[in-house]
Amino acid sequence: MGLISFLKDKFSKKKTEDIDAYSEGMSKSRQNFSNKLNSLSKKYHKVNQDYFEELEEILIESDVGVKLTLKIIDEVLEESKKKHITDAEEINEILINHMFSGYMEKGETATDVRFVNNGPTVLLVVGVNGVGKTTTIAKLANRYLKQGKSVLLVAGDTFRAGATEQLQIWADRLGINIVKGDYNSDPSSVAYDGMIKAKKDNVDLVIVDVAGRLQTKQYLMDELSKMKRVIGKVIPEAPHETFLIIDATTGQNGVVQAKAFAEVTSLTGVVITKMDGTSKGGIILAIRDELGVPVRFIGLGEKMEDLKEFDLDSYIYGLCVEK
Ligand SMILES: Nc1nc2c(ncn2[C@@H]2O[C@H](COP(=O)(O)OP(=O)(O)OP(=O)(O)O)[C@@H](O)[C@H]2O)c(=O)[nH]1
Ligand SMILES: [Mg+2]
Repeated sequence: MGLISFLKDKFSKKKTEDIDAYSEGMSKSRQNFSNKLNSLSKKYHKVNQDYFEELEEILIESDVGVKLTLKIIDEVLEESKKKHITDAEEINEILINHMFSGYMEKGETATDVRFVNNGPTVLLVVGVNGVGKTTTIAKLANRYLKQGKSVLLVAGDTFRAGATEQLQIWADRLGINIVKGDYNSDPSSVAYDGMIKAKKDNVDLVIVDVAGRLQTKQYLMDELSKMKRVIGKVIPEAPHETFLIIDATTGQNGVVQAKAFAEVTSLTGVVITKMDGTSKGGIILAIRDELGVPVRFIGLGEKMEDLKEFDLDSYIYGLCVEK
């Protein structure tokens, strides 16, 4: 059974709330990708060179990225030749298999925050302005509060006017504490205060909002390593997780950001926001290919519940299967 039939079968037997959210949130991407793929297989009954060129275009237009697209097309060509497959629909199935296995082969696939056994788990959230950092922090806090965990927020972005206030609003709404500093104060000192409070209150999860200014790489690198050092002094081994937030609607620019951040600090995960706002859902595969870091969560809308654990099956289903 092909992957698509397998996924259809899987989700028809066990319809989860999440699969509906993926289907709904990824409808723009699906219209772009799946419809094009279907019309391509109708246009070419038997495949030829032109077919593969058009297939390549579809992948690139979906933001899979040039490098990964060429790799996948090569793999599909090779497999189809070896198995003497010329039927376009079958080729499309092979393509989707390779998109799936390309992700799997790139390393670990953790999603949920990995909590430590003793003391607070510290999660650093980085990303450039406007990508959805604060919203994602609020969504994550909400998720773990619902699971009965205690959560503390730390407003480490002291540079952007209003950043602290924005986080404060979410802390109030969620009914949780926030540690903050003055405008333009040293973010590391706010992080330090945050860790002291987290330890004193013995909270389960501390989420630190970090400003992501990419103007100078060296500056960002120094800031992040200083912050990590300060955090580790109070809570050994911390930060345990560093998530990079990427806005899916920024396309290949998001991939550039991801590479830049990966160069200056070690990331344990990526969160892709605004998947509902893009028709180019392939960006997930491109970022995974470039960084090898697992996509931990994806944002499929603006509501609190619209942050979902990343699930490759649901993603492929959302991208390829019309409801
Ligand atoms: N549709 C949609 N909108 C989102 C998602 N995540 C965040 N947003 C919206 O994106 C906008 C920016 O989000 P913020 O959380 O303020 O982004 P930020 O990175 O904290 O921005 P700065 O603090 O200004 O750097 C808000 O209007 C959010 O509602 C998502 O998954 N889907
Ligand atoms: Mg913010």
